[in-house]
Amino acid sequence: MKIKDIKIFVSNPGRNFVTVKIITDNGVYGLGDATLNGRELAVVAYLEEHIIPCLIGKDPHQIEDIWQYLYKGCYWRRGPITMTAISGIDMALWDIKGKVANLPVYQLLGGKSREKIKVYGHANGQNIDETLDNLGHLVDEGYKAVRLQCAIPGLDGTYGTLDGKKDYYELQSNRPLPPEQLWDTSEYLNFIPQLFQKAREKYGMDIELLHDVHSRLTPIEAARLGKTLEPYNLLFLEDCVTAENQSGYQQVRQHTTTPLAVGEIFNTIWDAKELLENQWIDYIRTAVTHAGGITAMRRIADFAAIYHVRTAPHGPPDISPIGHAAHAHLNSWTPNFGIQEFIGFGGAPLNEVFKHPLVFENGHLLINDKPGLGVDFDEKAAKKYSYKKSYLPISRLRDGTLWNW
Ligand code: GCO
Ligand code: MG
Repeated sequence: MKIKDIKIFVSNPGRNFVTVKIITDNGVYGLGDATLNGRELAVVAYLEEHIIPCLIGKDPHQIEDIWQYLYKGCYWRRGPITMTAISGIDMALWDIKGKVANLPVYQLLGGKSREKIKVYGHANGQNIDETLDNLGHLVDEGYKAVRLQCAIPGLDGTYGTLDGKKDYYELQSNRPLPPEQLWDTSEYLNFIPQLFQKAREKYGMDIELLHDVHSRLTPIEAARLGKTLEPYNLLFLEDCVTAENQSGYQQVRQHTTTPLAVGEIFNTIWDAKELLENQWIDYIRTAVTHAGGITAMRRIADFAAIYHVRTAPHGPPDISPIGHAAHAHLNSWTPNFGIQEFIGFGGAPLNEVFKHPLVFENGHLLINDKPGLGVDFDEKAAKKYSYKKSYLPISRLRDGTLWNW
């Protein structure tokens, strides 16, 4: 069997997605997700200029060799563009292997460790009452775990709150430059505990609650937040500090028993090495789309298991249904799976372009037994929704200093 052609599709059925399609000489094809939010076309150029010409004629069953060829063989290891491109190719190869074997990908990984995949949704709001109302709606829909993000009074457009926009955090509308938001750490630190206190007063201790700091704090500030939130029993506190310097998490860890999660922007197992082997975190949030595909996620999960760390893959709307399906296969297998972030699949255009095998039921995702990843992609429909340049926002402190968004 040989790779005959590889096509890349860029579409915007609600937001931008980069889809990889590997076509083989016996007619079987595989699909992968290579979406890197805000930098989509850089990945497309990498795939088209530097990867596709090297893969034509190769045996698609050689997933491991192709992974090593693209990772070690380019000399310039790691990085979000390279690793997103590798991820898209890797997913499509696993899809092909599953289709040829007539087995869903989770079977190729070793079979199911669980029947259903626990997920957490997002409740956001402009104030505490609105956030808690939205939490109530998710509880009614069956969610057992919910991330709470709330606008900080006086700050214009805090992370995670929609602020009247229908497009998640960023407008999908050829906006020329990144939108800017204000940030103030002490106002945030004073406000967030009230949100969780009120959530527990209203909904009790049974619902699992989470919060994403989006790397806005220093280690000692994060330590203080973790400590203050202890009475509210979070499932985890996400991205409390940036992780280029992994030992920042050691400092947080020394001060709080609030479980810690990080990893959505990691590209490889190396980004998590010290965090895992020192047991500074509880959940590793690498994504199949950005950390090297199924081949790499499997290794990260196994490495994490040695250190009692569970997986909680990043599952935002800027990962396509192909990436979400790949997560579902991984999560079905991963013995040390924790929870999957999942906020549902947008509107009609998205479901018109991607036909996926996932069903949300009572706080969990269920996956069917279709061979491969189980997703189909409607190329004709995708053509109707063309790419729109869109940037994630940036943050500035009140004095104008650029901060982490
Ligand atoms: C999350 C994330 C996202 C990211 C987004 C960036 O926990 O889901 O932080 O919302 O901000 O995916 O592209
Ligand atoms: Mg996050």
